[in-house]
Amino acid sequence: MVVGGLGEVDQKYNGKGIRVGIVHARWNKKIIDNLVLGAKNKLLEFGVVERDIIIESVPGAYELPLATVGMFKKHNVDVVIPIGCLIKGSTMHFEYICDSVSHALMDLQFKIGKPVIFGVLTCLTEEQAEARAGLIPGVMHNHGEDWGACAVEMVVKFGGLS
Ligand code: DLZ
Repeated sequence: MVVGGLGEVDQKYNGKGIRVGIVHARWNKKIIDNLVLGAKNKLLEFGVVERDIIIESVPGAYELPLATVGMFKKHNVDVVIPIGCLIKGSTMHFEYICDSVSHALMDLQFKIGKPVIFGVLTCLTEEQAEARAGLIPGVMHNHGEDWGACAVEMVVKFGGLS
């Protein structure tokens, strides 16, 4: 099965001067750590300066929307990449958190007028999550890289609309 990434970028981006907040959940740490690393490496590759990448953590994915607001307020960033990994368990918890977090993050973009990248994996199994974090060699790329690239592109094209 082929799972697409962002594909070819449409132009060469220069992220110098862009300030990026990464706020990540601590649940499913091994997966999160690799997603954060992938996002950070891609930001650096796109020219974002290391001191302009601000990283904070929160307990779980449910905390990401409020923390995203906090990243904009505390750190004066141009874009936030909230990173979380939700894995389905045996109750409805997964459905409620996936639904509320994804809607809250989307809504924030319109309230704040700045891009918020959707860096939340919503997986049915741990194996699906590991694959999307690039932890199973040869299966999938690290989706964190896509989120880093997406952050720079969105700021260059649509940043600062507020
Ligand atoms: C409670 C919970 C559960 C069951 N699963 C996850 C998960 O897979 N990924 C994640 O990031 N967080 C999970 N959490 C924690 C909630 O997101 C949240 O931190 C707590 O309910 C406290 O608000």
